[in-house]
Amino acid sequence: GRGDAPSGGGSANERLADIFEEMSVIMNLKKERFRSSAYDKAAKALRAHAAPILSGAQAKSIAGIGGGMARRIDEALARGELAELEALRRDDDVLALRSLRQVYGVGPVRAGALVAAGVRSLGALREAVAEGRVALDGAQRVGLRLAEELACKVPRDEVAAHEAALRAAAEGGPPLRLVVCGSYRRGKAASGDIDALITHAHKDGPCGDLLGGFIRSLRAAGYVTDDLAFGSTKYMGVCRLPGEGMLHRRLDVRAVPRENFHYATLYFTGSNTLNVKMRLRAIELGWTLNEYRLQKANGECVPASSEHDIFEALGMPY
Ligand code: DCP
Ligand code: MG
Ligand code: MN
Repeated sequence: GRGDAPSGGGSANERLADIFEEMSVIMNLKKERFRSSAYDKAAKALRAHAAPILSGAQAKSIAGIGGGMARRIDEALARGELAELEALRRDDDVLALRSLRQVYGVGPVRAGALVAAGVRSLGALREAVAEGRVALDGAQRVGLRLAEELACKVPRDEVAAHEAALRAAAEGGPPLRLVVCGSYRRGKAASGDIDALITHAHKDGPCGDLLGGFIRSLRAAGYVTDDLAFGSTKYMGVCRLPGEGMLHRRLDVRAVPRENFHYATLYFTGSNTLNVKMRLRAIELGWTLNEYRLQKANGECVPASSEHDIFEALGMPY
């Protein structure tokens, strides 16, 4: 199977990695790019390390772990926590940045500027927009209106209901093949959004208006409620299942030519880390892998009639 099971040195290293990952996210919020990436590297290295880490000194032998990280590892091993992380979790600026970053389309730079201007919460941002002090684009306005709902995870059985709704809306249009990818396809109990991939069921070649037509029927069914970004192959929007108490959810839909379908499925299922790993494996072979194809050094493309074929071509276990 293709779960996200950790492959490294067990739960002790995982705990250290979680701490560094949280530091990385916070440093990213604070626009500390270099620190953020250093913590991220350390977290990934710890997760991938087979033997349990028992001291900072031992960890220094791992690539990506330097003296500063080794000191933090000693503290985390001794206390189960980092004092600087505990302080950052309570830091007013970090809390403000966190709530503003919940808004779709508000990135680190914009959130930083808002906080600097004294806009420190969703409520304050709504007020500032209403009073004309802050201007948002259409997608950001949707994101702000629905911020609290969109921050909620989608339980697995609800994603299954979305899959059924998507299939039902496809009836009556051109015959299409649809698979819900992302964290749902990786077996996660809850997902951040719904990621659907579509292609023509019976013909190769460009998708034409396949995506446009599909989204129009989803809108006509009342399922798609708002658009965030709309291209010819990629759609981002908001949807909601009928029924009492259902929340608005983020919906991503991609359309690809049938000959690229399995490559797109692989990419859109992720995880992100697996995608990076597989692309690096391809590079080792002098090939290139992307969401459309696997291409050899001589330009020849490797056809895939399943996701499994791609793993096999790269010599990796499925
Ligand atoms: N993806 C990627 N690189 C990115 C963004 C996405 O490789 N920068 C791929 C891998 C992801 C998939 O697309 O698994 C779907 O993207 P999501 O952001 O929806 O991530 P997930 O579905 O994996 O997680 P979540 O439950 O948070 O939606
Ligand atoms: Mg997803
Ligand atoms: Mn997505």
